Amino acid sequence: MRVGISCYPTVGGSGAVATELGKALARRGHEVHFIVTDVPFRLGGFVEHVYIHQIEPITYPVLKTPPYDFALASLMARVVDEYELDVLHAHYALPFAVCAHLAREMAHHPVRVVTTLHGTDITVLAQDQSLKSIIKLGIEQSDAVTAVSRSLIADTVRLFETDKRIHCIYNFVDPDVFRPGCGGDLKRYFAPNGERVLLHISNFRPVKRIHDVIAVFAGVAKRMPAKLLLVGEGPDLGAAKRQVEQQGLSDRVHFLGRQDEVAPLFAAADLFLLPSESESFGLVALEAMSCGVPVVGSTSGGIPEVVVHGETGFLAPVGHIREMTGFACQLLLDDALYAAFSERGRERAVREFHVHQKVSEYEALYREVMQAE
Ligand code: GMT
Repeated sequence: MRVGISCYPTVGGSGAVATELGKALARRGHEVHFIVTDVPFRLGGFVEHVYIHQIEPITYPVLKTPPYDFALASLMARVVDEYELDVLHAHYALPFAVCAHLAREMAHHPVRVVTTLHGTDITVLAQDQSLKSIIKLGIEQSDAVTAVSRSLIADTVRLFETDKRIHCIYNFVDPDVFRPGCGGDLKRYFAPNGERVLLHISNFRPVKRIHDVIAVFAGVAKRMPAKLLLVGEGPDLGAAKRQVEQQGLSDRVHFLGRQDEVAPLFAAADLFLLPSESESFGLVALEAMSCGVPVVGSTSGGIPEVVVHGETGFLAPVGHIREMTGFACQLLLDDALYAAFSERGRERAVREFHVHQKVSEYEALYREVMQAE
């Protein structure tokens, strides 16, 4: 098949999923065309059968706001015609599904549009009345729509009042990359005296509740020697640094900034914290489990579809810091319980969310839309 993929190329779960999907499809012999504003961060080096098409900078001075979305739609149409693409796969309804819809109208070669909903386009942008109708158009004009969790399907149907069929294709992980022990000696570097290592990775947006991450860690650090690794950057980074200082935790919290290769960091951790207020899936929770690291987090959105409460982690309602702290301590102080959670998390990641399985599900969906009248 010849597949075009558009996604946000910057650090984030949706870009990671779209890029890993493209790489996996290319490894299976499909021709994959990334149609993007920038080279996706997870692409790494040259990959056979992968082509990159970047939109050119728009500098025309009369235009106050450069029409990037229209440029992207035109580029998609050009690539569809030149390479005779079978499918355009948009990761996010806005702008990519809408651009793909326009591209299909412009192109001469027949192409199918598949859209994957990742979360923020639904849970955040749907609140904006000026965008709601265009997101709905992107969803309803797609030949097929997928969402990364059942919870996100329910949110989409409720918020957009749509009867469009939405397939659930969960996010995935490569268990050969995200595997226990892939961190080498990194754990000793962060915790030279055998401290417990807690980890959080995100884009530090308010929905991630970094304040809760630090509060849970502060509670754990009162009961045992512990370190906290905070990976990523975003609007709440400054507030997080201030909170760490005010609570006298500076010597125990490492801010590691943006990191492109996170597997070794997961493998260096004992526990992953994800207390989000809104989370359609929580790819980081899956990556932690794949490395044998249990998760303590919130019951928000799709997290309970990834982390099984009482088996691969513990979940509490959003903002229940004391409960989360208790769960974290329970896991970290009971070696047998910890080993069982770690093993079951790894098993679940491999069995339910393996990259091979999910790429096959996308391939089957592409075939289905290509055969449809
Ligand atoms: O979490 C974010 O703010 C980033 C966002 C993205 O665009 O990568 O993540 C969303 O998509 C990921 C991949 O499907 C999911 O794992 C995240 O749960 C989802 N984030 C939210 O729903 C807040």
